Amino acid sequence: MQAAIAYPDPAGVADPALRRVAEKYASGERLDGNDALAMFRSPDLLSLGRLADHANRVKHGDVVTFAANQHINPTNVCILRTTCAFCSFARLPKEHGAYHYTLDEVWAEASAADNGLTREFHIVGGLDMKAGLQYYSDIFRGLKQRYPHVHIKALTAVEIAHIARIEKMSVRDVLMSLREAGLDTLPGGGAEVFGKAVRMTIAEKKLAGSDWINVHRTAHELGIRTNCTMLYGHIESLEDRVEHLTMLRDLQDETGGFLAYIPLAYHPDHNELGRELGREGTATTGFDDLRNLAVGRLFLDTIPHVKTHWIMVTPALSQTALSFGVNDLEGTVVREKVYHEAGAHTAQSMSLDEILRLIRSAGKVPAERDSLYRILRTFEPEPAGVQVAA
Ligand code: V47
Repeated sequence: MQAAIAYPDPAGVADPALRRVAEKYASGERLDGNDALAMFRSPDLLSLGRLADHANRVKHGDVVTFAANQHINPTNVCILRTTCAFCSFARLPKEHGAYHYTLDEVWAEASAADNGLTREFHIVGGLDMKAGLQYYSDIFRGLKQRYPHVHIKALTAVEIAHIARIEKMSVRDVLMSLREAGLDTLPGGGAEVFGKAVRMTIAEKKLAGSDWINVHRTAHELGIRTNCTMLYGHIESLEDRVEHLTMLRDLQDETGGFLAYIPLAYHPDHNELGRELGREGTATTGFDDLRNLAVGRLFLDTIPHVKTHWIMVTPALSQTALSFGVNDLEGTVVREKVYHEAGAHTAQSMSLDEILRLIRSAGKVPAERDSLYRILRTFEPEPAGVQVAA
């Protein structure tokens, strides 16, 4: 496939710093941290997009995947409520709006999967002292009993470390025990920005960046695949972003265990950080959203998939991102809470028809995948020249 796709001509890149990156890319040399910085600094978004699109096409051709998934958040109670300044979802145990699902409430929420279409439960919550090993083991076992074919992607590294702490167990033992109960993969949340200074400001008490990496390393050693993320668009510098991405890339080089990278756009509503920065109502810009996805594709060259989260950046921007290095669209979701608490105005779910419409009208070939990115079914692309009506 690679031979058929011509490299973008570096001579056509107006920004000299980005032109050097393009030359390096075209020579097949691996991009380094300085190149990542040049990409983040460049105003030449279209040239960056062409490079990222090339890197994406070499790996995935015209195919864009999505998963029929459902997000379930069993609890929003979180001991980090007062110290994670960017989060709008968490509540203290007695605070207004706090909830902790009983098992029956989990089954009720999961019953959307009775439609037979759902293939993945994406389950994350807060650091709730009442949500330990037993609670999540019961949830996973019960879900697997009811929906044996549904993959369970659950618990961020931060939640895994929390369970290990409250149960006085090692991270490895927690992961093994949860896998026994039905856990299949880990989502990429909780990473935020690894740099110490930023983390001290936005998530003072959260698991340190190096510990987040260690939880994922342990999962990979056990054969549990995981995703990775970066929360951008708050107080981090471009150097912080590059440091973060370098730590992700180093682990991937070591283990190969990451499936996908998902940059997460910071939403400033209803959280302390947004108020402090005076940023309420001002989400990240489309320019920076596309740039983060494109840099992810080019710099994280050994992570196979780059996913756009339409809930955070809007379906329209996610569709545009399909020409900026992205090969995967966050799926049907069903009922999203974390970003809607933080001011996201997007819908809480997306129908299969809408996903197909977005992918097709971007000139791509839609394909439903499972959680390990194996293609389940491929859909017809849009016939050439035909525009889909709104
Ligand atoms: O870790 C919290 C982020 C993450 C806000 O692995 C916020 O497939 C923006 O990781 N503004 C959880 N972001 C979600 C997550 C995720 C999402 C989709 C797919 C996958 C996957 C993982 O949400 C948290 C944090 O980084 N978050 N608050 C906020 N105000």
